[in-house]
Amino acid sequence: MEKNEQKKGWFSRLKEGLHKTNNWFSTLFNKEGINDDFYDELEEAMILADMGMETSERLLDALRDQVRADRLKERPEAKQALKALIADAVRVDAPFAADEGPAVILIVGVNGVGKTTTIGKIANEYAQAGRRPMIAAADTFRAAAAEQLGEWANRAGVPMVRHQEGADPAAVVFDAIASYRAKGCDLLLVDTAGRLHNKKNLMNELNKIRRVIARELPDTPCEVLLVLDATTGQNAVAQAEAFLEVCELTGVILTKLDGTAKGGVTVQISDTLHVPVRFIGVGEGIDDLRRFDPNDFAAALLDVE
Ligand SMILES: Nc1nc2c(ncn2[C@@H]2O[C@H](COP(=O)(O)OP(=O)(O)O)[C@@H](O)[C@H]2O)c(=O)[nH]1
Ligand SMILES: [Mg+2]
Repeated sequence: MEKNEQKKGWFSRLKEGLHKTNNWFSTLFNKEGINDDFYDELEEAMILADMGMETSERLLDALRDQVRADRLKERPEAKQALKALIADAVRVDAPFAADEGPAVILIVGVNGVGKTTTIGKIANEYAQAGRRPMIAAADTFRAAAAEQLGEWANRAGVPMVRHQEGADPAAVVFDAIASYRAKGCDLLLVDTAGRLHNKKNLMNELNKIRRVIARELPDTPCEVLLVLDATTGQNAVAQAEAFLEVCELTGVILTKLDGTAKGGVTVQISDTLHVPVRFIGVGEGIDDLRRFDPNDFAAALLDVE
């Protein structure tokens, strides 16, 4: 009962957040008849929602096939069919290491996408669940970054290791691991500076961090999660492609899905990059982080139950 209510609360919140995106779809699916106009309008709505050309066309083709095969006549039926197709497109079945036992989560992404905020939220979620997170402030590019992360660590009641501005990020991770061991922690969250304009430096920096983790915690799996700001639409897709060139990603986190008209970019990223979406950010508060659920997301995107 309580779980259902929680779920309902979160679902309506997501729907609310995606309101600007699902508006296109609501209007369209309320009209009559499945004809060429319908497909044209649907394609336009998908592009407007930032699902991208390739993903939109692939989904439309699949929908056409299904409408034909199942002899669907009404738009609400087509909407349900599209919902299932979208859920399939964003579903990647792979266990999340942090939920299986001790793990490292390395957070990457360009400046301003929400990395630091998301680390605070993740630390809080796991601490609330009885886990023992430790935070490494390995974005040493700006002093303000560690200050901000420190505030999140306090809020979540989680320890953090930081160095001076300009320090070697890999050295921060090294010290954080020593402290992680000493304190008996079981989840290491690493914040990084994402200066994508200097790919070579970024690659070296991330590789060095990875080497320290592999050497010091050889038996602990490492998730590398790319944080993307959903409000930037196609820019987020370009960032994802660029990061895939400099490091191995095991997943993505889409932030700022509250109140964006570009929520469809989530579908495009998952569909074209084949990496699982692990979390979504739906606000600036510590509780505004959600596990990504393909069915719920597809339903919220199209505004169906
Ligand atoms: N509305 C909204 N704002 C967010 C979300 N996540 C982060 N932000 C805001 O985005 C801004 C940049 O976040 P920050 O964590 O500093 O990004 P970083 O530079 O990648 O570490 C801050 O103002 C955050 O409050 C989210 O899910 N929704
Ligand atoms: Mg930051």
